[in-house]
Parts: sequence; structure tokens; C-alpha cells
Amino acid sequence: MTETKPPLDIYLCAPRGFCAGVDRAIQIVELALATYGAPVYVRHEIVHNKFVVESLKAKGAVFVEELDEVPATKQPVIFSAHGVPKSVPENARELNFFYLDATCPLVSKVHKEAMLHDKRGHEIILIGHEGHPEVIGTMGQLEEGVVKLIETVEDVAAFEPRDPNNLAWITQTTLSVDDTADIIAALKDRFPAITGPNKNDICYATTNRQEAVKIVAPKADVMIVVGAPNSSNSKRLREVGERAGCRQSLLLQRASEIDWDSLGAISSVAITAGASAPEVLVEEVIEAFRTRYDVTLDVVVTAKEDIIFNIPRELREAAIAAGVLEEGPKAVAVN
Ligand code: 2E4
Ligand code: SF4
Repeated sequence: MTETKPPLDIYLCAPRGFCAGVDRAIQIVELALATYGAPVYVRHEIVHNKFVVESLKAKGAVFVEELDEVPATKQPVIFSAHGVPKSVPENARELNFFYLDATCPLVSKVHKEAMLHDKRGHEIILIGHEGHPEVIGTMGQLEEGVVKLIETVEDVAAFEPRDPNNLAWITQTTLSVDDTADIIAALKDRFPAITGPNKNDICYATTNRQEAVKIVAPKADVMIVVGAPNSSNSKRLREVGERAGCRQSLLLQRASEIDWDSLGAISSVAITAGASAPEVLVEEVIEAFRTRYDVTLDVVVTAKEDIIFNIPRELREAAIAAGVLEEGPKAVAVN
């Protein structure tokens, strides 16, 4: 007798998963390995995903947290997509390392904003999460203590400016769009002369993935975000799912983490993935549902993304010279 599976609607968010900055960062590590051979050293997880890190380790990448863990070498040292304080490239030069910077260009843009505000004499407020590597990197563009961190609306009320008429704000790229809007409103309310970007520094990928969850989550009994527990943008997606009214909103690294018993009786699931989560892990989750349910898959497209970032010129030229990259307007890696 064939067992009949219960029906299940899966709503798959689009866009989800890898963004242009993550694509570029992984490409930099892979291309560096192909061009210069193993090992290449990577400071911090290139992106916050164990699966990505393990697959690059298998190809010869060596991950460290700080440069003092790297032996004297001519091999490349790569900085992660989250960005680094100015002291890191300075230190790399002192140690005679050949380094490649995989900082997302949209994080570098925030670094530049910070430096420009400082040049203009503004006191700078960064809206972000304490201890996150991007926040450490952005604050580290200027001398210690120059950039002030604000995490909540309450922090705005408690903030004591040097001069309330000479303030500027910037943000982390992966924040909650809604929470950040509240913090910015509180800043503008308390300091009407404050200056900052038009809207915020939250990137297009973060914004689009949150928007998709807002639209899709209310249709589903459960929201599943594929992503790592240390991934800021993934954690925000889980929160957005919860706030959108999903009975359960879960952040999972992969299918083996699904607790089938606690899902209860469900007829629909919404699935998305953080910007650092590879699509194979989303496919794995969908397959796990297929083994237990009669799945109807509905891809819900809420935005189109076609942004691509170039890899650093130095690497691109070396890769072309080594014959591992084809020359052209859009260089393509040769397998
Ligand atoms: C750099 C900037 O910042 P988050 O913890 O979300 O990083 P993750 O590695 O999960 O995602 C990629 C990324 C990298 C996002 N923004
Ligand atoms: Fe860049 Fe945004 Fe991707 Fe972060 S989430 S790497 S800022 S594009």
C-alpha cells in the first residue's frame, strides 16, 4: 500500500540567498586559489556560513581571525566581505603580506561616508549591532572613540552629543529596515539638524529580502530562513517573519536542523535564505519537505536583482595572466 503524503504549499521567496557582495567575496577566494595556488589565507569567515567556509577550506583556504595567526608568506591574505578597520591593511603592509580586500563595495561606501563626515567636522553616529565585524570595521575607519554606536531608540534618548547641531549618522548594511526607520526618526526628532543618507545605508539585498518575507510570511504557517546564527542579515529575516505574523519563524543552517515534531500540523511553509546562504541548502530543505509532504512549490517574486560587482583589478589581471580567467568586459572564471 502506498502511503499518501499530506499536502503542503511551499512559498519560496525571490529574491533570496546570495547577494552581489557575497558572490564577489567567494569569487575572490576561489580565483585567488586558482591563480596563486593553495594556501590562501582568509581573515574571518569570508561570509557567515559554515558550508561556504568548509567548501573553501577543502579547496585550500585557511581561515584565521587575526593576521598574527598567518605565517610569513607570499601567498594572498584576503579580508572578509564584512570589512576591516584601517589598522588591518596597515598591519598587513607592515608584515609584508600581499592582501586582497573582499569587503563588499556597499560596506566600503559606508566607510567613505564616515570619513567624509569626519572631514567635514561632524560627530558621527553609527546605527548598528555592537561587536559585529562590519561595525568593528566601520568604526575602525577613524580613530578610536570618534564614531559613536547607537543600537536602539533608547540609546538615542540617552546620547549626549558634543554639539547637537553638528551630527551625522550612518548605518550597518544588514539592519532591520523597520527598526532602523524608528531609530532614524528618533534621531531626527531629537536632533533636527542631523545629516545622513537619503534613507539609510541598508543595502538593496537586505531590503529586498526583508520585503519578500513581509509579503510571503503572512501566507504561511511556518517561516524558514536558511542561514547561520551569526549572520546579521539572516537573523533579521527571521525576526521579520515573526513580526509578519507567522506562527513559527525559524533560522536553520540546513535540513538536518528541522525539528519535524515541533512543526505540528502545517499546510504551508515560506522559505527564504540569508545573503550568505548557498542555494544548495535551500534545495536540501525543500527536498526534506518533499520526502514527508506532497509539495506544491510557488516561487513568489517580489523584486528583480541584476547587480554584479567587479573583482579587484589586481586579482583580475593576475588571473587573466595565469589563464584561469577569460578576458572580456565581464570576466568569467574558467573551470
Ligand atoms: C558583508 C556585509 O553582516 P552579516 O552578518 O549579515 O554577514 P553575512 O556574511 O551573513 O552576509 C553577507 C554580508 C557580508 C552581508 N553584509
Ligand atoms: Fe554587500 Fe548587502 Fe550583500 Fe552585505 S548583504 S555583502 S552589503 S550586497
